[in-house]
Amino acid sequence: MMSSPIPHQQTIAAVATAVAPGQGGIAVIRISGLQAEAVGMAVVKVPGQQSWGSHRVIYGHVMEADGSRSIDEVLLLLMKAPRSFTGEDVVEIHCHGGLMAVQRVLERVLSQSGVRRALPGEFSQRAVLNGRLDLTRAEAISDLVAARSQRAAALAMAGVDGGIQVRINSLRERLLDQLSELEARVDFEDDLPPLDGSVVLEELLAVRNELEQLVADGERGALLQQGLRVALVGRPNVGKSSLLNRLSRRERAIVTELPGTTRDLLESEIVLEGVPITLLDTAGIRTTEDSLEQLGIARSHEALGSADVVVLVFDLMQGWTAADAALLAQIPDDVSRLLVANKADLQPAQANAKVNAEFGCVVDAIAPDVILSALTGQGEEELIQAVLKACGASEVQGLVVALNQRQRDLAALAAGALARSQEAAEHQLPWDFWTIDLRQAISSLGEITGEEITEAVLDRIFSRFCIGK
Ligand SMILES: Nc1nc2c(ncn2[C@@H]2O[C@H](COP(=O)(O)OP(=O)(O)OP(=O)(O)O)[C@@H](O)[C@H]2O)c(=O)[nH]1
Ligand SMILES: [Mg+2]
Repeated sequence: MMSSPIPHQQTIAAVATAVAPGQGGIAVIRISGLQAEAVGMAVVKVPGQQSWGSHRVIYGHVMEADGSRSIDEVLLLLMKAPRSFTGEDVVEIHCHGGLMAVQRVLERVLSQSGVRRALPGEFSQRAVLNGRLDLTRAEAISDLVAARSQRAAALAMAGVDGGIQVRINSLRERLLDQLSELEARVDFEDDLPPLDGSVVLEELLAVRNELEQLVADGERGALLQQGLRVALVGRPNVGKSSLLNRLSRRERAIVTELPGTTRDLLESEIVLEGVPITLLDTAGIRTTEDSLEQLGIARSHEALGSADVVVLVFDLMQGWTAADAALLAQIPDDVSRLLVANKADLQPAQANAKVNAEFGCVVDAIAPDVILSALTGQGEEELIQAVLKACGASEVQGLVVALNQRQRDLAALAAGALARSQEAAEHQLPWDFWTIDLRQAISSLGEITGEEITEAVLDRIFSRFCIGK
């Protein structure tokens, strides 16, 4: 592993907890580096006979620089190297939450000589550089903190537990075994028993298959991380806002019997079976002279094009109309869509039947994907399942680990290199031709685990973390 370009002699400090006015009973300021202990001792005044030692909690006050008065009452925790998160001396000052006290305490810490503000992800980066944390574990911690649903958190936790590191390392080991076999033949062909190329190839392909599976799983896992945008679209008054309210379990949007009630895009964050979803309520689409409503409708059109899934709602009482068909035609081909017939409570006889075309209009009858009532909740469960299926999220059951984008790109690179080794085999090229691609695959996997990684790449990875991590 390379050493970081950031001089490690420097002691760094940052608030490690979320900072918001009026939020949080306590906040933690983290200090790491050679000066950490001295800084802690300098800013915290400790009363009485408390013994100062590693992994002990000490009670005290952070005082104004001139010692005139106390800024906050705190607990101080010293963790001497290497038994700390970063592997360096670490001091945590637990002070009161909110905004003011934390900022003042941090200022006092930063005013000490040899201390500077930590860069984003710098604590984690030091932990990785000091061998306290695997790279994939550090990335998984970041995902865990960012998780917006239980399922995303559980998946991130698998990475925190080392699931990714173990899987990738074992694949890399298998490739290294094959590489040493091949290299031995390149150097000492005559002294060794002959090598069966087909056996080597089989192993390379087996590893390639596993990598491709990991990439596919990771793409599905990304759904859990990022969530999906689901737009409710339709003509005015069909019940889009009523549906949004029902799915969000609160009166988020205004509902009236007047067409054209919703004038603007409205977002609601919901979690369906562990998958975070941003629901978009849109203005009902129609031709109107009202300029305000026109602006809203323009946004509806945008949502229709940018959503991951479009739920096209229509009114079962009125049947499938030419206007509905026109809206359906506007959904881009690559966007999944669901046709939802609402107000089923008004017309129970028609449930499950094909919806007839509006009388006198030249539109084909259509079969809705879901028939529901936003009023009574009938058909809601069916809709939820259909939405999850349309976004491909119903397949996230059973995911064990999920590579992030960086890791997926590298795994795909490795799989591609292994595919080329297959070509070398088919053309019966000499062994050293096989080793070129094999080395490339091994190095990509090493970049996932941090085994083979450059300073610049490491800096890039950690700069995406937030400050205090
Ligand atoms: N009976 C019945 N009425 C419904 C149902 N869903 C919505 N409504 C009624 O239909 C009317 C319009 O509902 P909204 O949810 O405001 O419709 P919308 O599609 O958001 O309308 P715009 O915002 O104008 O585009 C209201 O009076 C609702 O109470 C339903 O499932 N059954
Ligand atoms: Mg509405």
